[in-house]
Amino acid sequence: MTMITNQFVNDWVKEMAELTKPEEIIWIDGSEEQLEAIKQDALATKEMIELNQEKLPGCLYYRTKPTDVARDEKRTVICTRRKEDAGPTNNWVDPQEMYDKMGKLFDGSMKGRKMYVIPFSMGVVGTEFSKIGIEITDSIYVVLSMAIMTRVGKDVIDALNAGADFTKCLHSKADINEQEKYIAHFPEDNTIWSINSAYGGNVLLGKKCLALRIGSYLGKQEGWMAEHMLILKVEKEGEEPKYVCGAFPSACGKTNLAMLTPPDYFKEQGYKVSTIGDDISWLRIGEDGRLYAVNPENGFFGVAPGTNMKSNPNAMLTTMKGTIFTNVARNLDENTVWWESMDKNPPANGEDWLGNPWNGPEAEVKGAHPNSRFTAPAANCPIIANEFATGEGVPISAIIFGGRRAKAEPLVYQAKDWNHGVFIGSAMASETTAAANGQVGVVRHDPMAMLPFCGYNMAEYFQHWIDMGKRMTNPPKIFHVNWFRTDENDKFMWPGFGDNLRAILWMLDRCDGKIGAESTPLGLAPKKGDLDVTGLDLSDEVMEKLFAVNKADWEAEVEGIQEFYDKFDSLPVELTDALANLKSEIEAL
Ligand code: OXD
Ligand code: MN
Repeated sequence: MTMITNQFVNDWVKEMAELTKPEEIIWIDGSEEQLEAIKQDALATKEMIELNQEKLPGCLYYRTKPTDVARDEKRTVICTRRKEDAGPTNNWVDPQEMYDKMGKLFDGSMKGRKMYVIPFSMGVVGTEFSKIGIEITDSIYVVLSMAIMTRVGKDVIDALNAGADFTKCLHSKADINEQEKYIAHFPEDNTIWSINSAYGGNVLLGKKCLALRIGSYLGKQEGWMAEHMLILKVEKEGEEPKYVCGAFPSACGKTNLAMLTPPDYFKEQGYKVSTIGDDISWLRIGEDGRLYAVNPENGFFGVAPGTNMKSNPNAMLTTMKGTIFTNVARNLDENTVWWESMDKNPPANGEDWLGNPWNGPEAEVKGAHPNSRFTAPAANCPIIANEFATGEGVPISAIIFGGRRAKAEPLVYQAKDWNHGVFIGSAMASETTAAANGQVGVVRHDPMAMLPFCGYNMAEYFQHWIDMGKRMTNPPKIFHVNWFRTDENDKFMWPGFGDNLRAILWMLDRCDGKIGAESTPLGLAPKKGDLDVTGLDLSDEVMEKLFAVNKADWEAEVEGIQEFYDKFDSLPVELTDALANLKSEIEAL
């Protein structure tokens, strides 16, 4: 039995239990026996389904309500005493008003249910990066998912008993009433309250809520950064490993890039890629003036559709054991799972994500929801880097910003310096995806891929980026990429996936000062021949189109950036100057 001796923790749990009124309180110690017993509960109530234990050992299937399948940005709020501290890009509610409103919803919300108390750490306990949270929930899905996605166990409890500060996270699925769904953050109280959802992004409170929204706020106070970034390790035999971070909006290929398989041509030259993280980076400045990153998570909450043995074999292999699949289709003959483009054999005797009978080969509707997910332990990943487990920061050579853009944005270019890179990040735009409720495919500004995840005023966030740059003697170089540019027939021009390594190697050569670059209105582009496209069937004409900077497109871009900037009362002068500069460069084209 877990003993929490930290009185502050016990008082808070008692207070939350008095509010939510569960029939029983269970402390999660992370032991296998305890998680197994809880899983059996979920199977008995059919909250979850056990999949084929020979083919998918330890794997479970879970379905959310059809109205609860993605993050809900409209119902996600930042509650600071002053509205301007949340800024123009966040939904703001006064903290007391929100506590009162949600307090009424939480009142008795766990009646007749068990309350689980999950002490967890983001980051490896004992490292300077680690932040402790405690999530209270009435959902077994949350308990089992948190046990995959975060570090749960005795060392977290020991840290709490030694007096560690913690983020207070309260979740209740209540009755999943979407009219009363709220995901509320109280950065000034280090508190998160989420009610009436069971979708991972809204309820696994260590992830988006703590590691990004509260994390970014803490990072601003404490002089570090919480970012929506993957971390990739690139090695060439006989050379020092290099580390790269990449910020891309949700469902734009971070997991695929983080787990990429080098094309044979590069493997033969001794290149190797390993994964450190696929979604979140916490970054601190080291004594040597470089920027160091960790992945604070312990698992992957990846988008299933589109993942297959060609696009991402490492992700496929990661999900073969100990994984929870949510809202994918089921193969009833084999008791396994299926999703669009997993393979060419959709099950004829299947069930779609809604639980309806589904005949894959003849089906007119999708089997899996476009935002269906796998929740898989990072340790399963065949190419997980050893630095992942130690939780020590890795020195970052390059930061990549990227979006999903059919037009305008070239394949790759480099920022002229750190502040110009901050401008490029602040001006980023991308097509919306199924990861959040709302229309898909609409271009919107999503600075640093943090629009839905920044826990405070984004103008101050940009300033924080600029200030971090000033504190580094050897900052990472900053780049922008677009894997998604299409031709006049709406076909992608760049092969993507493993071939994205080609752009990364160009970046690393730039970081090492091995090659020059060409000045363009946007920044520094590869000189002809420097981006190695050996073995790709790309004509000169396509290469030109991939890198073209079109005047009319960029006049519209500049206008769009200006419109976005106009939302803010004031922005760092470094950014407004960079925009003015871009505008005159485009005019001169
Ligand atoms: C995610 C997201 O789940 O960004 O990572 O929505
Ligand atoms: Mn994400």
